[in-house]
Amino acid sequence: MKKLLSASLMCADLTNLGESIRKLEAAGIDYLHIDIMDGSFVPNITLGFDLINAIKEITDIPLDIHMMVEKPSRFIGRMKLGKNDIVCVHYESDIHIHRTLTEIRALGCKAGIAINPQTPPESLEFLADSIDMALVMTVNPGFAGQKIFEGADRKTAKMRRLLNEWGHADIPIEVDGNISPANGRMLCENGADIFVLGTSSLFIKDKDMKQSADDFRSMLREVC
Ligand code: S6P
Ligand code: MG
Repeated sequence: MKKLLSASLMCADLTNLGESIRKLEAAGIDYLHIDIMDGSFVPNITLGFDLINAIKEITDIPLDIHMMVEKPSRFIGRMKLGKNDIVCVHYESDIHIHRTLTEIRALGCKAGIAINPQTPPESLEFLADSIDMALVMTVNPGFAGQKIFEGADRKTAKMRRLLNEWGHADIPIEVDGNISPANGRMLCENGADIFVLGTSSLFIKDKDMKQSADDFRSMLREVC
């Protein structure tokens, strides 16, 4: 499967987002990762729906929306999205998450499901027919700049094995949280496909974003 880069916008220069998006386009980034938080599912609040709709107006890079909110079905109608955009909701965020995934696909975009570090990959068995992406969180969601959890490599490998066993070798696995070049390499070797790049690899003071993206891609080409 093609390996893809998703830039975490909460780590960009938020005082100059339009310019950051131009730079990400020039760097050949595949997705813009947009973290939506509600201060309840996670102890933080970041980007929101008006911003998503505004970003949609200024770029053709597909959006990769990571909803860290309780009962996300309350909000999915608030976004104007296209067929290549992904709305990813947390397994832990609603007891009727299957219904929410169905609602997302009905909007005409792709549906993703995210699992927290402690949630077993087996939980997705009866959801796999309803998703276009599985997001294995490699930190506890809520903040940038954290350290990857012990076992993220084994968990990613298990997710890959299970998706293949369930007949879904085509579903990509995204990894999010402390995706440094070294952790990216380890997770690629264990079956990750989409890499969320934040403060650990892309938004680094005094380093050119295109150079960082190119370095990350050449590392991926070497290992996967
Ligand atoms: C965290 C959020 C992530 C972060 C990303 C930051 O809850 O879902 O998408 O923005 O992990 O990257 P880093 O390299 O600072 O961990
Ligand atoms: Mg995220």
